[in-house]
Amino acid sequence: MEGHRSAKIAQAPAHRSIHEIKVEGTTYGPKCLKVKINARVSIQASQRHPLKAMDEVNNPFAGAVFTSPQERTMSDPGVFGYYCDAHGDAEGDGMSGAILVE
Ligand SMILES: [Cu+2]
Repeated sequence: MEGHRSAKIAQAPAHRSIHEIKVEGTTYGPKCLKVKINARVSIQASQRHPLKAMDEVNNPFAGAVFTSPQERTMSDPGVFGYYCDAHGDAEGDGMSGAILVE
């Protein structure tokens, strides 16, 4: 029964599927994404659409301005915003979006 016990304690296996946020013109699609904790999320980014995270604590996309697609595990609950450094801003105007993790 050892296997059963450890299976109960273990985190649910990471889903292979990745939630993709794509650039569509000068918007993100979807603009608002809701995922479960530990979901994998990728956000499209490029030289034309550099990705920057809003400064919430634990925002997994924080740390730099990214010019290539970024994939992260959403390991903390909360709302995590991001925007395009060329077409949006940290206030959420223009090209921006949010990920709700619960
Ligand atoms: Cu952009």
